[in-house]
Amino acid sequence: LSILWIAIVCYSCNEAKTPDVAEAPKKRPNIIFIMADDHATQAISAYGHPISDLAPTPNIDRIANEGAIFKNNFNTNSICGPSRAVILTGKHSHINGFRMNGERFDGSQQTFPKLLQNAGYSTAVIGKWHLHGYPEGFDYWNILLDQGNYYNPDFISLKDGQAVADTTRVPGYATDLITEDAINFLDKAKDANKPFMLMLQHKAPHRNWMPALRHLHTYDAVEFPVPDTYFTDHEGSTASKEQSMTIYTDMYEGHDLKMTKKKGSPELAHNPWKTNFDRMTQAQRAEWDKAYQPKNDAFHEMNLKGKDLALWKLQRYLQDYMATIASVDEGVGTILDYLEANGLAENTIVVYTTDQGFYLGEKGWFDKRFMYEESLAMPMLMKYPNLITPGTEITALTQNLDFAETFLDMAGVPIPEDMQGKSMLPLFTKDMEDADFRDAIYYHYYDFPAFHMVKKMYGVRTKRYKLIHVYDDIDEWELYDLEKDPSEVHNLINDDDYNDIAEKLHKRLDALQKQYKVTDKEFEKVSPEAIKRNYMNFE
Ligand code: SGN
Ligand code: CA
Repeated sequence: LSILWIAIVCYSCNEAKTPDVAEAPKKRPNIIFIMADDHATQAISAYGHPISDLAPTPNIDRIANEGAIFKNNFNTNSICGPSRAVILTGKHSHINGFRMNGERFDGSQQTFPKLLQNAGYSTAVIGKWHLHGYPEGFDYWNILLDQGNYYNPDFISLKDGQAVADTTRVPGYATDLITEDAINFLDKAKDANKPFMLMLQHKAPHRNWMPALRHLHTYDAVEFPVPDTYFTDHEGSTASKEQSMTIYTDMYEGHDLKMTKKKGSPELAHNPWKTNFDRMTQAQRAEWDKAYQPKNDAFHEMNLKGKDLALWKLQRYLQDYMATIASVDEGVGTILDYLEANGLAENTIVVYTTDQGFYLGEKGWFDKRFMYEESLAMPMLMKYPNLITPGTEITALTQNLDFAETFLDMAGVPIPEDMQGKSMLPLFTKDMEDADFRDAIYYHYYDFPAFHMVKKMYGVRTKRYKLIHVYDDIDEWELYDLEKDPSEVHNLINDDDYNDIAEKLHKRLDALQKQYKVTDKEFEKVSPEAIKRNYMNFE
């Protein structure tokens, strides 16, 4: 092999006539794509939000400090499976066929991991998959069963070419197990004679926000800021009024908030899906109860009602949510340290993102699905010392639709013409105006009726404005001026001062639908049987 290598180097020296080290063929980069589940930008300190000021993420921030932070990165359909399908294919949901959770991803279609694998990359996916079929295009995979559990989760993996569901639970905490398996993969991949692409996909911080035992007290003493809109009346938006993702009315007191029935007892309040807690070992459960029971007893003592109770619930939610992120952040640190210690940091692209944004009490909510900012925005941090200047800030409108194209481009693999996004590479290499990259993004959410009852909607967002059409069992338009109203509480659709803007946005929306090949079929009403099937699906 080394003789061959010398021959290739000498051949290129001859070609270039004057040998120049700087012009030697560049090694193709490795790619580590770290994706959390439901990690809001408000909860990453690199984004500088008051919540994350109190619960910083120093390791995730390292990626931004040593590389780039994307300030206007969005998804196309704010829900788990669909976002993952868009990332794999570089195509909108109506083209890749996976519109809502509960559908099945057609794994035979073109994806960026397959293209990288064909180009000689070693490919792997570890952690949450949630596309209901087995991964295709990966040399190694080890995925959580369905949504996965925080404690002692079940994994499915490929052994001797066969998918094997582990019948025994893997003991440990999901975030740590996923990080450990990623390190095992890197240990093997680093010595192989080919570049690698690893998708490291955490379950955390997905509902029901169960922290690791070492983080059961991490944020006990922290009082998180209450959003101005925590008690809003949702004036101007029927869809906002009719959702069921409000912290103080829709969270389950046992399952989500870990509240107990009464003082002095560890017995959980409303907890419809018992398995999350039942699968802990006795020792884990004892440590858990030892931490939560005094906090719950103190809560019962206070006898809170009404708004005070709603405010208490927000604190418990955020303390748990941020505590699950603490383990994710530690895992990111482990990966970055490993790359440095093994001489891989220079030539490895590291990405940190999540499948969609999330509500941390804004408008009173948890979950996502809406086209409003908290749910539409996706954190995106990327480091690649060979190319990206530390401290780069990207303000262009980018989307998860662009990830596949970007990775292919960075790996020097041609981007197929039928992919619908754009490589983000020119944003690093050229002095490009944001508007020359993209002036508007397209969004479409379909999963209704389903969990949280967020209605179907599609729309367009430019740097400053957003136009949304809520449809199916309703026909309502919403228009927001993000500069004047960043919280999106003033629907301007009937404001005459905005007529011209609304008209322009309508035109832009029509053009985007044409560009992305959206047909009338997308807006058809779903049959009652299909609705029932979807609604019964526990995702
Ligand atoms: C579960 C959650 C929902 C969540 C969906 C989809 N309930 O059903 O709150 O909206 O997943 O989330 S849970 O209490 O059972 O976890 S997604 O991220 O997978 O799309
Ligand atoms: Ca998700």
